[in-house]
Amino acid sequence: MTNTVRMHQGPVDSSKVPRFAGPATFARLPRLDQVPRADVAVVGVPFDTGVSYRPGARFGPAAVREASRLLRPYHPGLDVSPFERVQVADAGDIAANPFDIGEAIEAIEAGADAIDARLVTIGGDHTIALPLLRSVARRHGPVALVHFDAHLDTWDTYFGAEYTHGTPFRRAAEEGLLDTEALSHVGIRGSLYGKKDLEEDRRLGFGIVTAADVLRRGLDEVTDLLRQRIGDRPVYISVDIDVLDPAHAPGTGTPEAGGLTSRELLEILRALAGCRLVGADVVEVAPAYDHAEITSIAASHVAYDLVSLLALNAEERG
Ligand SMILES: [Mn+2]
Repeated sequence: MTNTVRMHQGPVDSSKVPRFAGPATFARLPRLDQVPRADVAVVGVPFDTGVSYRPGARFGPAAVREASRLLRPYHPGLDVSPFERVQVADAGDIAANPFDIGEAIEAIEAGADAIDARLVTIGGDHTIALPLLRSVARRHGPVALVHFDAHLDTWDTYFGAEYTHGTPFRRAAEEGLLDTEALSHVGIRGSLYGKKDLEEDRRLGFGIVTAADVLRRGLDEVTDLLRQRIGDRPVYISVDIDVLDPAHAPGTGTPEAGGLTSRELLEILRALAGCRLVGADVVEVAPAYDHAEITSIAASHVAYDLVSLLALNAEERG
C-alpha cells in the first residue's frame, strides 16, 4: 500500500483505540465542529413529547450512538467506504423543548436548516419527521417519500392535537412538502381504528407495501415497485424502527407483531441505491424497553446504510 493523503477525516482507528473506548459519536466519527465542512451529518433529536403510548424515545440518539461503536468503515453490501468517499460528521443533538411541542417543532426545523449537509437524523419520536421534511422541502421542493413503519402516521389528530407522532405525514401532505405521485409506506400491519384510516391515507396519495407483501411478493418485486414510484425525484426515507418485528426491535413505543426482519429492511434500503436520496431519519428507538441493545444495534446499522446511500450519490450534491 502506498501512502495516500486522507481527503476526509474518518472514524477513530479501531486498530489503535478499541471500539469500546472513547466518546460515542456516531460510528466514532469526528464531531461537525472538528471538520472544516461535511457532506453528510448525523444529528440526534432527543424528543418524545409526541408519543401516544410508551414514552422513552428521547433516549434514542444516545443509545444509537453507543450501539454504532460496532460499525466498521467498509460496507460490502453497497461496495462503498462512506467515510472515505465523503466527509461524514456527528452534528450532536438539536435541543427541543420537552414541554412545548410547537416550540420543539420550530427548533428542530431551524436546527436542521442550520446544518449545511445532507442529514441522517436519529430520533426521537416520529413527530420530528415533519420539521425535517419542511427543511428538506425548502432545499429541494416537494419530495418523494419512502416511509418504513408498522403504522400509517397519517392520522388527523389525537385528543385534538395536530402535531403528534401519529400525524406527521398528514401534516406534511397538507403543507405541500410531499410529491403526492411518489409516496410509499412499507411494513404496514396491525390493527387500525377503522377502514377509513386506509381510505384517508389513500386520498393523500400513499401506496402501501404491507409487511405481508414483503413476505408474499418478495424483496425484488417490492423494491422494483418502490423504485418505479420514486423515479428520478428527490426522495426522503423515514424509518420508524417499529417497522421491524418486535423480535428484531423490542425497544420501541408502539410495537406490532408480524413485522420485517432487520435483514429484510436492510436489503430493501440497499436496493434503493442510486435513487436521489436527499435526507433520512431513524426514529422511535426507546432504549428502556430494549434488551441486549437489539433495537439500538439495528437502528445504528440502518443509519449506517442511510449514510452509505447518501455517500454513494454525493456527486449530485450541488
Ligand atoms: Mn411512526
